[in-house]
Amino acid sequence: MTTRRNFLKKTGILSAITLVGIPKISNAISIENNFAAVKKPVVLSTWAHGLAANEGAWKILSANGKALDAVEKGVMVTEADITNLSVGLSALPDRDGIVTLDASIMDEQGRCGGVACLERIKHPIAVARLVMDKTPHVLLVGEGAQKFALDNGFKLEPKTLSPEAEKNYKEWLKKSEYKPKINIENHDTIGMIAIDANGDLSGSCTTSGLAYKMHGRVGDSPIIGAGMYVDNEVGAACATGLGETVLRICGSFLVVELMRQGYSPEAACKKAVERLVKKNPDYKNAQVGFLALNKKGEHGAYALQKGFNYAIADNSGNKLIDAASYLK
Ligand code: SD4
Repeated sequence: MTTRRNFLKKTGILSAITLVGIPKISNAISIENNFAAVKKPVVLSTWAHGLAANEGAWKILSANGKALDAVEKGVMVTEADITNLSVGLSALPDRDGIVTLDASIMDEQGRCGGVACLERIKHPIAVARLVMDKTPHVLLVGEGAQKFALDNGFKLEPKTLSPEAEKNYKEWLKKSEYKPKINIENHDTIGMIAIDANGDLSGSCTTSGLAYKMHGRVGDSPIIGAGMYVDNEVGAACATGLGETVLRICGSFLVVELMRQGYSPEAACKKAVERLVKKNPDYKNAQVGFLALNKKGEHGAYALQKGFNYAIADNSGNKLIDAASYLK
């Protein structure tokens, strides 16, 4: 067998290296070239509300800021949008008429934080960030998460539903039927992933979860590896749609691991959707979309059903792209 050392010996390269030492200059050039090939900064986020969120993130990324700050501030735009029925406190409530929020964040060092079933706090993503920055934990839920937020200066917002959410909830109460609709008002989580000028990746995800869910239900969004995942050596991914189906396959982690195996971001998302189809016999009644970004700044997405779109912002602008889907 020709070992690398034998090969170098045979070709005389080894003695040349021994004589002149490791060729540092050409090595440095190739690293520099790889670095230059990375497309950055880039920020991606789910659905059309991602356009405004990307604007928020871009302010930070275009000023050489960190991806972590960009993905936090970016999705805060959506959380504060009082017309949004699926993110933040203006969103549709659970079956008991209570808005409960889920969020998660992860940075390039693999640090992460999340909150689940959080009530009456305007910016769950900022609380998730504080869980990451200030506690030895990854996930705080319910009353404990709210107490942590209040202890850290967050304000308790009123219990009342937004006028639009209240109208929808009253209508829903007439039948009280628990049937998540595909792609419409109860499937619009914002997930955001970004690579900064330094080449570092981060991700965030924030949602009110499924409309009219059971009180206490937690979806994929605050669960690291399900709703969002980042590995700075490989890439980042996030998910939107019926969280139960994503939880069953650790969806975002799976997408990142598939990119590690060499799949492009879109191919990785497609494979993950195919896995989800296999593991969820009732898949035709759900919608799921995955969004991915690799270390080179390449991106891709794939959904279960038609209708999933995402926003991408880079040096050339901010635009909406329709994702391909498993069901045509
Ligand atoms: C959940 N994945 O709680 C969230 C809902 C969602 O787009 O993504 N909507 O299951």
